[in-house]
Amino acid sequence: MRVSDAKLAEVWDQGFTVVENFLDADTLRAAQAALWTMHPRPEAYFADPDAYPRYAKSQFAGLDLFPYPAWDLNRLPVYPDLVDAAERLLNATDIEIYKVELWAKYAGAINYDQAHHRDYGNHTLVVPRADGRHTQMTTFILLSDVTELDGPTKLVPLAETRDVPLTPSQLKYGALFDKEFSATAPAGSLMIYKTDVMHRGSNFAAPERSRFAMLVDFQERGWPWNGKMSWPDRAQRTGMVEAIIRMTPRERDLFGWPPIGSDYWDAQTLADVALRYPGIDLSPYAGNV
Ligand SMILES: O=C(O)CCC(=O)C(=O)O
Repeated sequence: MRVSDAKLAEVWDQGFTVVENFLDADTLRAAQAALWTMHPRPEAYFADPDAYPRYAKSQFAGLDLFPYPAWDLNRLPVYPDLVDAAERLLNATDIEIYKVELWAKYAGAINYDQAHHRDYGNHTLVVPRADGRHTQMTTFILLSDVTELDGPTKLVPLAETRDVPLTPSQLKYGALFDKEFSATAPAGSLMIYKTDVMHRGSNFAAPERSRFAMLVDFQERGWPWNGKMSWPDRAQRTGMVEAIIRMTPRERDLFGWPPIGSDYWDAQTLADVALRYPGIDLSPYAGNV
């Protein structure tokens, strides 16, 4: 679903928005099916939580970085309406994906409650600009229904935090809890927020609940003090070769792949990159070679 201008305006005005039923049904269903190649189905987990000690190690233990072993997950970060929303929010086409995480949480594995914080702390070396230049757009794509029982993200509208200095990026536990909004929404919904917004993870409010989400973050290219992940560092991970082969030139570009017309491309690189990515269509890059 195309994110409306009104929803994008909400991101600027209050710092966040929730777009219900953002993913089309087929993409959502395929991504949900692919989840179980990486994480136990909730029925399996809750039948024997001790069999899955991984999830008890920390709040972040169920988090995996891009790429994933399934194209049905790897294609979510480049979902056309997501890229369109990023271009329109950031008012730029020279943008990149700077972080992708897939996060599985299971009730009872650990307490997922957090204090309010702003995400810029590990998304930039400095702080967000108040005028919105080079804003970072952070998102959650919900892959399971999130009700009040399912540990929804809690966010505080910017109007409530205008007087809260950017540093420290985290507040004392309990602060602003009376001002927060719960990002509850059905599976397939999209939450967009900015890195200057106070928000927090919350704990499950009932047993045998679970929450699955993919977090995809975009920024305008060219400010090296902003960012989080290095895609070349992930290039040999399972799923990356297939993902690169299946992406369009525009989608690859979001991961820093040399664009059409780049002087990276010559007869040698076309031949050797084809060997590294068997079956890739490099013809769009061959234009001026
Ligand atoms: O999982 C969530 O809902 C939010 C988590 C979060 O804000 C964080 O870990 O920085």
